[in-house]
Amino acid sequence: MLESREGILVRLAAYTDFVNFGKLVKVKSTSLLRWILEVAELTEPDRMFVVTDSPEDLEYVRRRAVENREEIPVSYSPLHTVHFDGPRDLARDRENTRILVPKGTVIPMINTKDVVEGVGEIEGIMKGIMKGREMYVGFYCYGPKNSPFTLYGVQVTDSAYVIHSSNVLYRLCYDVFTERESISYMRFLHSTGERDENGWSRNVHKRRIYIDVENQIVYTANTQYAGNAIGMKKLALRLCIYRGYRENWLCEHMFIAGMKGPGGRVTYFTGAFPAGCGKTATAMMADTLVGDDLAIIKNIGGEVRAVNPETGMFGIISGINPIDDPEIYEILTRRDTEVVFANVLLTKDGSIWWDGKPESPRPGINYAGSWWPGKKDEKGGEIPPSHPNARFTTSIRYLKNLDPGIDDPNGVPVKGMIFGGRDSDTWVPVEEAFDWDHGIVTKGAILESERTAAVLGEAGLVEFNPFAILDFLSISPGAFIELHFRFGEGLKERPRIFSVNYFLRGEHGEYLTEKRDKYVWLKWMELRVHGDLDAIETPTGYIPVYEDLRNLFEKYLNKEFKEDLYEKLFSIRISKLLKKYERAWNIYATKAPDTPKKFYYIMIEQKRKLEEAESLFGAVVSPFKLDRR
Ligand code: SPV
Ligand code: MN
Repeated sequence: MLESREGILVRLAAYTDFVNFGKLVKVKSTSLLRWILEVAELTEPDRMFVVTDSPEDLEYVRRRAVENREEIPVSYSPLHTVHFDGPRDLARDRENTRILVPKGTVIPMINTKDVVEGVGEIEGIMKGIMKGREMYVGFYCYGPKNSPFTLYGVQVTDSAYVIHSSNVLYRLCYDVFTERESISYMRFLHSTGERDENGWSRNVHKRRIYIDVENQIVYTANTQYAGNAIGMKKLALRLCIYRGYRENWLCEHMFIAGMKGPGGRVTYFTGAFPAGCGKTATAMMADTLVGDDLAIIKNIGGEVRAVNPETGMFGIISGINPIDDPEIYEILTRRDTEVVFANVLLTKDGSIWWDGKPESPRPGINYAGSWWPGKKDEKGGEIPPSHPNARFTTSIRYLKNLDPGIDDPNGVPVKGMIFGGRDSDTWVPVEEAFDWDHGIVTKGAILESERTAAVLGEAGLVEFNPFAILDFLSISPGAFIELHFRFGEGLKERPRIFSVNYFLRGEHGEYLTEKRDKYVWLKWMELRVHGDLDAIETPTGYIPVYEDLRNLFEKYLNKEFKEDLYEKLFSIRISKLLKKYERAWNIYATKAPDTPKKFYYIMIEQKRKLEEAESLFGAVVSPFKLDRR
């Protein structure tokens, strides 16, 4: 028989002082209190701190992060701190991140583990793991308050850094848990594990991230890197995708942003890009920003609407400089903003340095300990002062272009979806798909991207990354495609789908476009959505007419857009496109048996169009030759 609420509270009292016990008593869900007790009895913390929405509690967490040496204060601002993960814990751990499934279940292309074995193993790792530590319990909303989109989450951790980051990145929702008895919520249990003399997780060889989608619970041990440890970030994304699949809505690795058009209208787009391919940069450059990393997208009365489950950014800091990124640079260098830096250089005088700062780096400490110019690792490689995956955590509410709809419980209407990867020689800078299904297949499902220097391994290697979400899928890519077809069927008006490519290179390896050119592609998409501009039909979709781009470049960037550059950028590389689609076909055909037939029909038709064009025009065709207007 299940223990009564009173019995549970009596046992929880062993871990709490009077004040924190009082906070737990107000939590209405007995099943949640039972889980917190189970976790405490497993991990054996010394004491428990319950984080409510009060300023004192938030301040306490900030203070504890510093006292625990998880964050180091800087000299110039009381609200900026630095966190270090250690040299072996700087990124998401693909190998040890597993979706827990019933024995014998296979999810194509997804790393899984038998649920009984996985839970047994992780409970073994977590037995007594919080001895001598304080346990923190935080309550969050994954979306705006009082919204049909919003999911709820409870984070239990022994890391004040994880709770501090969550407090910046998500809406605090302790109040909801004190009001509602019946509430469906995700559970995240994290422990840094034993720490070494630097404060880093010592047992990274026992780093585990196990995701039980059926029970909506995630276990993380022996890591501090936020992408592994912060439940509400990419761990919730896997749970969200799983629920969305069952309930016919989308949980995406996408920004949400608005572009202004004639008559003061604002048109919203979502955009999926792999890490390091311009997602945050696009969202920041747009006229208004709703979110930079995640989107929950639903069909509300036939209309597509989206909310950002987050209220903060966990962004890559490398390359952020005062010229290209003036706004975020200012937020990161002001004294009155709250910022947690991770894996940057903390100089001896208490300043922060990352590559992008105008001055040279001075000695200090970084992700690998003391740092000085020229410092080498054991293998003789030079240690960079700031790691390529160094990050900043801050609130999006500091942004000047924050959209007024950020907290709208009904989200913003989505009129276009954008897919982009790092592609040096195939995709044109911007192209609209023929329709929803064609876009889902030929822009989203086949997305691939060249590896960046931020990822270990051969730079430039082309990686398959459907919808820019492969790392975060808890269902097979084939099922994810089927979900998008299904979602499209119920809509009155389907969003237009676009591809973009910011990384086309010329014969000498030089980039053919500039960072700010993105703005023109966005403006073109905005006008297309409303049927305000004509376009040229290619075998793979619709591309801009030269004169329209020339006008947009002049109007918005005060730049002359030459005809020969247009021709270079928008030539259709037919043979390369055929190879691109063939690569994706082979992956789905050999690895994802549950891929819907419709995917193959659309791919066959795409191939036919390209082959026909190849026989007419050869390997590459100029946009001027295709212009039949
Ligand atoms: C990404 O890699 O897509 C991120 C950072 O946004 S992480 O939280 O590590 O996933
Ligand atoms: Mn991301």
